Amino acid sequence: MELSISPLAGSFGAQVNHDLSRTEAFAMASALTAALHRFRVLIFPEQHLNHADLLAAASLFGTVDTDVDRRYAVSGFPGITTISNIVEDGTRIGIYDGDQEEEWHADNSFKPRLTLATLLYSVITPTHGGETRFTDATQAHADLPADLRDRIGSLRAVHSIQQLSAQQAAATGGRSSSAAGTLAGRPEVTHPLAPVHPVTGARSLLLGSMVVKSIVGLNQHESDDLLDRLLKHTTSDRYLYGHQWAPGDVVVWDNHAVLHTASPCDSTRHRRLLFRAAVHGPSAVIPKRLTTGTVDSARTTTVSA
Ligand SMILES: O=C(O)CCC(=O)C(=O)O
Ligand SMILES: [Fe+2]
Repeated sequence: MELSISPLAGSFGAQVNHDLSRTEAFAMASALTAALHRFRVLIFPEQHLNHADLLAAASLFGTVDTDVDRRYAVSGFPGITTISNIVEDGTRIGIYDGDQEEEWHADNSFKPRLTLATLLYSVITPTHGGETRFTDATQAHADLPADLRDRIGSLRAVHSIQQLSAQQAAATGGRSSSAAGTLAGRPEVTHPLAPVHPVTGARSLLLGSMVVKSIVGLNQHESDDLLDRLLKHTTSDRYLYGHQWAPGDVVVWDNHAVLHTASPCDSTRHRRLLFRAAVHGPSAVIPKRLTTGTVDSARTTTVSA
């Protein structure tokens, strides 16, 4: 079985015509992961997934991360969270950071171990706004002037969920999902500013418009200047892809290679509901070439990351 992949027009992203709920999808796990590493963002239209299917689809790309904000975790399906602007009985049903939300980030950069890949599955889609925007942080790094690439090659940045919470609250008039979330209260961590991808070896720019506090070893002024310059470069139009959701879309992104953000959506007019699953480690075993290999060779193929 071949994957049918149509690259998007820019430097990254591809549409894949593949039913993620079919059991044959498992035979394609290594091809799907290879496609993810090559294209960085994969779009699978017209999926019909229940929660178990979404977890199974996530596990094609690695080990599902169950350390999620418990307030919005889907009960009975560890690792799935709800993202939504919908209010039921006076309570938000999902993660929501205000109608004007824009926060460029890589998932879980406030933890020591970054998410490997995230999947979003769209169920209720606004007809206006509420895109998820991606930027090709890998190409953006490659396009930096050589002296700047050299300068940042060994720098590390401090990522802080406290700072993220404070900045989200300031941007949204008090609201921040992360502030009261069960992931809050973690100590800050450092990551390379231009990390090397664990599989492809390509560097990218690990930035965050709210979560990154400073660059280690620079004074705050130099640090702010450099972070602003890099973020402005990385989020310039030529690296952007905005995904306008249709119900049934699954979008998967390589969290070591791109940055993303939600975008404004008027919750008084448009309902938005997505389910999310993410993987934080390689699968212990990923079947490879099941069509040609023996069961044993298929079982012993591991993917390092
Ligand atoms: O709501 C969105 O468009 C993006 C949410 C997000 O950042 C995530 O699921 O990691
Ligand atoms: Fe995210």
